[in-house]
Amino acid sequence: MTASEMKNAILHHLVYTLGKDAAHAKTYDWRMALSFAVRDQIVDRWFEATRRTYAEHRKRVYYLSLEFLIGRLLKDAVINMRLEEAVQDALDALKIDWHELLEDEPDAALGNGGLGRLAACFMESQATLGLPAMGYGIRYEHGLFRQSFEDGRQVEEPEDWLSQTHAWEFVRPEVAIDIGFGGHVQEIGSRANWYPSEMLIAMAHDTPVIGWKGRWGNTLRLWESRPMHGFDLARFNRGDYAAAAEPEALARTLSRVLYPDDHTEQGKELRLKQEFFHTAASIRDIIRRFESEYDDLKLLPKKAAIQINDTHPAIAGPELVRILHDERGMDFEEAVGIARNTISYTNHTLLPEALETWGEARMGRLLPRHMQLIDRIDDLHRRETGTGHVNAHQDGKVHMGTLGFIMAHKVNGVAALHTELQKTTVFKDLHELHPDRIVNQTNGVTPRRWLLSCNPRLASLITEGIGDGWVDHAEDLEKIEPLVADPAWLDRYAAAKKANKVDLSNWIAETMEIGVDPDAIFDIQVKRIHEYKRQHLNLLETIAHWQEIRDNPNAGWVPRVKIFGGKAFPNYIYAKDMVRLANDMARVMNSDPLTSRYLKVVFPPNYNVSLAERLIPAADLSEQISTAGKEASGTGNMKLTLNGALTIGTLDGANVEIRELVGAENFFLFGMTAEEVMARRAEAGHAARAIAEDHRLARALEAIRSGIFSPDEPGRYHSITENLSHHDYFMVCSDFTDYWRAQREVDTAFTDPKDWARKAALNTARAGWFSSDRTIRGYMKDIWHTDAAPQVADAAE
Ligand code: 9GP
Repeated sequence: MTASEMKNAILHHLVYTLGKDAAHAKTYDWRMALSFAVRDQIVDRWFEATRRTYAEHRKRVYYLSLEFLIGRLLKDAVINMRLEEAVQDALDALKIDWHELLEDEPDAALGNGGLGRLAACFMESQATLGLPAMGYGIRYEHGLFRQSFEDGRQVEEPEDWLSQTHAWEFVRPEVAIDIGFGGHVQEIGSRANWYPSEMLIAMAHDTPVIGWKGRWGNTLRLWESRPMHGFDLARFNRGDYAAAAEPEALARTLSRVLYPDDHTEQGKELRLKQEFFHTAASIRDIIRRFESEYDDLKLLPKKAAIQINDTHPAIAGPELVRILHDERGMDFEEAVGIARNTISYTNHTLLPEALETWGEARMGRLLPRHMQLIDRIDDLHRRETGTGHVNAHQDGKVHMGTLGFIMAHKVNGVAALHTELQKTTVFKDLHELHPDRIVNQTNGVTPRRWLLSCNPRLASLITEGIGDGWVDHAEDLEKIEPLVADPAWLDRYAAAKKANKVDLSNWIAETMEIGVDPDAIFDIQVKRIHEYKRQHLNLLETIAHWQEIRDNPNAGWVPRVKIFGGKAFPNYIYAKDMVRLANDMARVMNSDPLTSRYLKVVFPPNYNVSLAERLIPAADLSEQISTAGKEASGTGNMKLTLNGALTIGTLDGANVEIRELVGAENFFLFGMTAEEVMARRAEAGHAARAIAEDHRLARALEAIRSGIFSPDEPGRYHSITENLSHHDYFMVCSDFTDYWRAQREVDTAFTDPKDWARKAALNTARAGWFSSDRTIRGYMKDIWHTDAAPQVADAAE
């Protein structure tokens, strides 16, 4: 598409889609007009991919996820369609600022963190590889809350990405699926009719997901909940306005808010309803599509692969069995076999409290038929395995992890260590019964968004050196290794990083009024705030470092900027205290005349995909410091490595594989292994001993206790200091000394800028394996047993 065609398309949409005269158009109008013009380019390719899938009777992959953290889509679409030049020139001709339009787009935060962002990366990779696939999720009206700080405290406000029209979606009122809850079951022999007492409708909204060079397009289908019976006019006419609107409001509640994945009682019922709503609508839609093409349901596993992302859609097993057995009359055992061969399950956490369970009373009330089927599935599983001790329905609860496992032909972990630990911890018994079921698929990230788009300086340096083949064969990044030996090239690599750091420094100055030195180490920890991720370990080390600088301000310290980003779940008080402590520390340290040249603390609010895209390219150091055995994989660690940040980290999650690939000499390792953590935890008084043995740690804890960071409320962080001193389940104290040592190694390494740049460039060169294209190929081979389709021709550049 030429620039002038693009310009005309933008103007056409401005006038005829948005009804705006160019003379009065605002940023929003221009952004929407541009988005529609780009979307038009995508649609033909998207249709073509769908046509081919039908014509060639391709197997489809269905990715069921309660979260899709897609972020902004405009730049992604422009880049993948190779339209940058046309757009840039068209906007220049119209005198419109491209960056202003990009910044205007809301960041769709339909997820809590890594799990949701992984789902978004997978969608993009599936499209890039030409794999016929569909993502199913919920169209939350309010995604993850917007975070701001008041006196350092986290304040949550509703996120409202849908307050403006969402440019990328197509509403499908004709795809409306009935969803029931509650009611009673009438058994007829082994089958049953379920008569729900409450009904609502799931309505589809489709967003095309276009792969690299526009060669393939898939669909992200998000469900919105709608009332079955609209507005109650009779009640309204009687003047009972609130009651007239009530059924509608209740029905819409299901897709109103993304549920933060913590584990409180409140909202449990709503959460279970959301899970069933999402799963039932998706399964019904999958069966409908299958039956439009084939008439033998026995073919289902050959033509459809259903991946359930964590336990949230684990009710998919019983729901599919219900449809096959109760509604289509298939024999129960056969129905279970077909469902199992169609479904596979990804487990994303070993934290036992995060493996969902539902009380049998609640489950029985909301999903009476499913409860019966779960018991029959358990019964069949007992007969198949000749054992009685592993049941999904046990101790008055339905264990969704167990249900997911029993109803899947493959269960995968998300990094090598995580997969091995699954076999010995959460799924030990099930693994013994089904030794071939657990497989590993180490996570990945899309290099289109996480290098090409977010870091144009580095991306063009790489492309200039080795061509652009790395964009869809990220392993090709290793071709830059010979360039790393060339000092002139390495200078350019370092210059790209420096320029990114200058940009970030300017942004920090403008938005947060904090001056930071772009020559300092940009030390970044961005992720959900959680004890197991140990932001407090980083904070304690920061305090100890600050104290040493104060002791001896002229000792030639290596300047650091500690950057934090992340949200604490609203009910997780301890995590919120960590956020506040970081902000309190920032206030004190950033204004300390003795130290502020050498140490700054920066915590930009509202960490989201867009902020990640801004921070990651500017990082020198990637903090991956979780307690070993607790982080399933991590994906931020991969993005940072790809962008040339060196990791300081434990042997946890995918850190293990990152270290193997980039080389131990290019990674700052510290801390106990997962085994050592378990052994140490069994020792009484481990925290007190660690504190007694490390005067820096003792002094840092004392500083918090003394109220130096919270003079108006000295006891503010009592719960943190007490917990760390006496309990310390996550081994912050026991790992502190080694973390301190590793941080000082970082300082030393940074004083040799050439060698640092070499290490950073080698991180980039060796990170190609962490492309989500590789991960998706792994799922295709080991789990989905499917091929890519021959693709549509490349979008011309
Ligand atoms: O905590 C894991 C994180 O380590 C992983 O990278 C991500 C994607 O696999 O999933 C996270 N898990 C959850 O958010 C909840 O299970």
